Amino acid sequence: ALEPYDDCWLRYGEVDGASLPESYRTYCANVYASVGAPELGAVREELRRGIDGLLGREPHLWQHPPRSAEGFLAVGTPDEMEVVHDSVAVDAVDSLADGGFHLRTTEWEGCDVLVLTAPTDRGLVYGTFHLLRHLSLGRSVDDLDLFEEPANAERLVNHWDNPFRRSMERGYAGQSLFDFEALPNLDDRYVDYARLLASVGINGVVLNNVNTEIPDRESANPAMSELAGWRLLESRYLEDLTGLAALFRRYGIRTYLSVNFGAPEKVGDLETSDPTDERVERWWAEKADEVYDLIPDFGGFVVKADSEGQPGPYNYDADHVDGANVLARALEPHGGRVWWRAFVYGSHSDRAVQQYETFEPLDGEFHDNVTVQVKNGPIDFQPREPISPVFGQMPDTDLGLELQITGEYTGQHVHACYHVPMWKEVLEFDTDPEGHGKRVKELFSDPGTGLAGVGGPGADPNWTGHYLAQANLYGYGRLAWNPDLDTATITDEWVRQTFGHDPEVVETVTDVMHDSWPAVVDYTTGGLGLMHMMYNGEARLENHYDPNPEEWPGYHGASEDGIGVDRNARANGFAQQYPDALADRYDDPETCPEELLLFFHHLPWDHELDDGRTVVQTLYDNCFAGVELAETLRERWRSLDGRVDERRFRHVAERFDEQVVQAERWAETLTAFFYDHSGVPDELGRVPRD
Ligand code: GCW
Repeated sequence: ALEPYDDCWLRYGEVDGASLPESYRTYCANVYASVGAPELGAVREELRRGIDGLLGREPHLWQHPPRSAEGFLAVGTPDEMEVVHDSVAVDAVDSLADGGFHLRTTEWEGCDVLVLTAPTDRGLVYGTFHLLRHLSLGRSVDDLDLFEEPANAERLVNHWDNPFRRSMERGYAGQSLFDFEALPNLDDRYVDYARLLASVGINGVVLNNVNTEIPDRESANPAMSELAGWRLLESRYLEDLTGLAALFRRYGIRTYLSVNFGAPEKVGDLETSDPTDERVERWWAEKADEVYDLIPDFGGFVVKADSEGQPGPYNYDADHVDGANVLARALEPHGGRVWWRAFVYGSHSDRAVQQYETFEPLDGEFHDNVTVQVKNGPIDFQPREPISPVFGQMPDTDLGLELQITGEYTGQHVHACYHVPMWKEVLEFDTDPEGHGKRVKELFSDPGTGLAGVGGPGADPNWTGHYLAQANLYGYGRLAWNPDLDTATITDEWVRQTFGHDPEVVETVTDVMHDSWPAVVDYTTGGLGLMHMMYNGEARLENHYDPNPEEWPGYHGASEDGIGVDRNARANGFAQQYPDALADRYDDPETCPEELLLFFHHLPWDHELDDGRTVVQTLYDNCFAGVELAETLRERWRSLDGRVDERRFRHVAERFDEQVVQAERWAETLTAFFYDHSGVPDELGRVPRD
């Protein structure tokens, strides 16, 4: 039998009996919810489960207003339900963005009524989860009058699941959640996955890896192509996806696929995939028709083209605009979108410069239903990177911000690393301080723009490998919905729903979460903007976990005279890709933020920083500080023995034991490496001399 899997933050543990507000019972013991739309089935099930968990008793579900009750919860759109229509400002509700909802306590015909309403059924789903979160957090429902709507229209999770291998690229939680071979049969767990996503406001799920072909391996062994993700576009597999898509639809989530740019040749029988060829144009249009016949609310295609061995328009002397637009024209009649990834590199010795150089000149040329999906930094999900200069500089293009939920370079879910503080830095960043002044989070208000989180939940009973990594999925969804939320709020919500309200537990787990990213940054980078000192493995897909600073000298630029990479006016001009105010700030080592200093500058080992310490001494100090912080995290967690259930306590305690060992290894490797190149001993004698 399968091990039971975790409920994550949807535990609906009874709110501490004594403090359970009486009004919860008044309003929630009776539920009058409309029926009909598939989403309403999901709403009723969730209310039954959630209210049962919270109040210790299932609510009565009514098909008409329960006038004899003291109070009730009414759930429906204003058009469908008289009580809702009578109790709210209908115009205000109707003007909410798709997904938005309104919660209000009022009186109706002598009854206390809590109204949950929305302009769309999908909004009722989000509203349901919001209400249950509100109750789980013990917040008052008296005088509730709240309007919520998503700040970003698109809020996707991108799976990097390899359908026919059941594996996950950069997934650290076991096999893929999805058993594609077993489709159209659906595992019950898919429903619980959809619930988790909907509960934090996700509205799209990309089922498969952007690496839809298996570079090298497919060409060496054609049998491998049987296992390649591009096959999902074959009719036999598409048909199998309809049930899964319908399951997600109940939760307001649209299904997307990653597709291969060479599909006209691979899936079809054309001899070219040239985007300017009419037959190719027709092939994509027919494929799109087929997909929408099966999945009418299909979200669209995600494409990794001309990147890391995946084919693209360059194979046909065409460019990214030609490539994205041919797909966009095919999807347009159906309301679908192309998410075209900007993760391209290879034509420069320093990959940082390529993205902006490639995409910025194409601003304004993409079709209306193309979203250019850009990773937060110019390199690749490093523990810390500057913001990609693309953000804020392509005003006439719909952009998507790609964040990595999974911890590819941040300890791969052996180490605890909470990404929310990092994402907040990204979202709050002012992309043009002396110009338009827009922060990253303000760039996604148009339809078709939004966030794409590279997922990683898998079939492990706890979904994410490291139990605490659940918070990254939670936080990603919450920020995609509302990027103004601050880290402390998100953490507090997550901790209380996951571990309950014991103040000591809340405080300790919160501290652990908040210090986890700084610890990882310090021991894996030295904290001055270095990055990618990870081992890369034999095969492309291996590692990014162990320290190996010797492997790619280009990333850190260590030499006898100093360390860091000149990405500035003296060298490749990367800093100059930013608007002037930022370019000036980054270009001068005196004004460049210390945490990015060596990203932009190659500096002598004995270059002095603001506090008088040298670069090399600071690197030593930060590496060891990271280890100490990891030890502190472990101690804090250990203090929860007996306060958190044994299973979760042990699991996290063991991960911290391993994290401390690995942190020490990182610090030893990096500091020895800095010493080897600099010949400068550590003032505190912690780094062995030859
Ligand atoms: O950094 C690389 C990852 C690859 C990934 C690629 C990408 C899906 O190491 O595993 O491939 O980024 O984002 O396309």
